[in-house]
Amino acid sequence: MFSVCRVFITFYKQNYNQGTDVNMLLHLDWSGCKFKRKCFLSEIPGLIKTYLKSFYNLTEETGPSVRRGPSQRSRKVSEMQKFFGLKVTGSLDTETVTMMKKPRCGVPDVHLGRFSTFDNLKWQTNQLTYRIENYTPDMSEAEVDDSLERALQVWAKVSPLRFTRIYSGTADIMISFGSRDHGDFYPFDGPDGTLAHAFAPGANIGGDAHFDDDEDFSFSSNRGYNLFLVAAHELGHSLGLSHSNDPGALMYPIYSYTDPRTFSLPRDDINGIQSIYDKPGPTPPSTPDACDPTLVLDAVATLRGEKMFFKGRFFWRSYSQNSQPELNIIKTFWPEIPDNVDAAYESLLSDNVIIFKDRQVWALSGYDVVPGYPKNLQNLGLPNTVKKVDAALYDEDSGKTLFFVGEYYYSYDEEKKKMDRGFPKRVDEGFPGMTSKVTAALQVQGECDRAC
Ligand SMILES: [Ca+2]
Ligand SMILES: [Ca+2]
Ligand SMILES: [Ca+2]
Ligand SMILES: [Zn+2]
Ligand SMILES: [Zn+2]
Repeated sequence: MFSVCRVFITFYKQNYNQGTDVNMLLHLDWSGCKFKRKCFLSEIPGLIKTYLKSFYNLTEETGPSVRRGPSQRSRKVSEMQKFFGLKVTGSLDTETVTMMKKPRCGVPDVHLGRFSTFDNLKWQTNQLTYRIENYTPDMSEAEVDDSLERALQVWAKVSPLRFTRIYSGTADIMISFGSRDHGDFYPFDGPDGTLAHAFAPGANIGGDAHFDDDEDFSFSSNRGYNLFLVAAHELGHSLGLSHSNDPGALMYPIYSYTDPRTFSLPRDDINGIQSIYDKPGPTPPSTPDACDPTLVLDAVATLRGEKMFFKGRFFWRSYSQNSQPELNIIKTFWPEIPDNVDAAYESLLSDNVIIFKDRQVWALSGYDVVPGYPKNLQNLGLPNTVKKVDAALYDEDSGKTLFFVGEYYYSYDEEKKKMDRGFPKRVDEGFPGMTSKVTAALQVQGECDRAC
C-alpha cells in the first residue's frame, strides 16, 4: 500500500509541476493506505485547495486538463511563497506545506509588501463602538473583557480612534465566538488552522470580529492561543489593516506567542494604522470635558503655582483662575507614570509632585521622575493594609499632608517623613459634612476646588 502512496505523490508532483489539472486525483481512495498518517503529502490536496481558496482567492475548481503556462493554482502557490518570503517555485515543497499548516488568521493575504490596507476602507469616524456578543468557556468573562479592551487599546494608543463598549443593539465592531458554521459564509475549521477572522470597516458585518471557539483561548499564558494577541491582530483588520509580510508585525498572518504583559505594537503596524488614520492628536475628541460637572477627577495637585487635574490618560494644567485649562496626555510628560492615577499632591518641602497608583508612589521633579521611584506605599509609613490612596492633600497651614483611604485619613509629616500619631481618623470626624468618598482633593485658599 505504501507504494500506492508513493506512486500517487510522484504522479501528483509531476502533474502539479507541469501545471496539469490534478483535481481528478483528489478522488483517489486513500482508505487502504496504512501509512496515510505518516504520509503527509496525502493531506495536501484538501489542504492546499482550502488554503489557496481561503487566503489567495483561488477560484479555479475544474478546467481543461491541459493548459498553457502555469495553472492558476501554481500561480497562487507562487504568490503565497512570495508573501512568506519562501523560495518561489510554484510547486509544493515541504517548506511551503509546513507554512500552510501553521495556525493563522482567516483573512486572505491579498496584498504584497509591508503593512497593507484594504484599498482605503476606513471608518469615517474616530468614535467607534464595540459589543461583546458572547463568551468562550475557555476563560472567565472578566478575562475576555480585559483581553478585548486591551487589544483595542493597542490601536487607540497610536491613533485618534476611541472605543466605547455598548451592551445592547448593534455596535460598529460586533465581537463573537463561534465554531464551524457561525452565520457568515466563512465557516471555521475546527481546532488549529484558522483561529479567527475579521471584516474590513463597513456597514453590517464590516468591522466585526469572529473567534473560532474550537481553539483553546488563554488569558495570560501561552496555553492554546492567547486571546489578547489574536484579538489585537483581528481588530487591526476591523480598523482597515490587511496582512503584512513582515514576520515581526502584529498583522503577519501567522500566530506567534509573545508575552502580552510586555507587548508593544511593532513599528510596521504603527505605520500601517497611521497611514489610514492620523497620529493620536493632542486633544482627542473623546477627551473628558474639563467643565463637565459630572466629571469625577482621579487626582488634583498643584505644581509651582499651576494646578493639575488628572483624569484617565490625561491631565489639565491651569495657570490662573481665568484661563482655559490646557489638556495634556500624562505619558507625553512622564512615560513611566500609569494612566488613571489614584492621587497626587505637591510636596513643597521637596518641590516634587507625588503621584499614587495602587501600592506605588512616584515623585516628579518637573518633567523627570526622581531616581529611586516608584516606591512602595509602606515607605511613607502607611500600614501594609492600605492597598491604595484615594486622595492626597497638602495643608499649607499645618504643613501636614493628608492621605485619604476609604472612610479614613492619615496625617503625614513631610519633615520627619513619617505618619503622625493618632491616625487614621474617620473622614467625617475631621471634615464634618463630607460624607461621600473623597476622590480628589486640593486645598486652594482654604477650600476644595474643582477644575471649573
Ligand atoms: Ca459591523
Ligand atoms: Ca480553527
Ligand atoms: Ca474554545
Ligand atoms: Zn489577519
Ligand atoms: Zn465569521
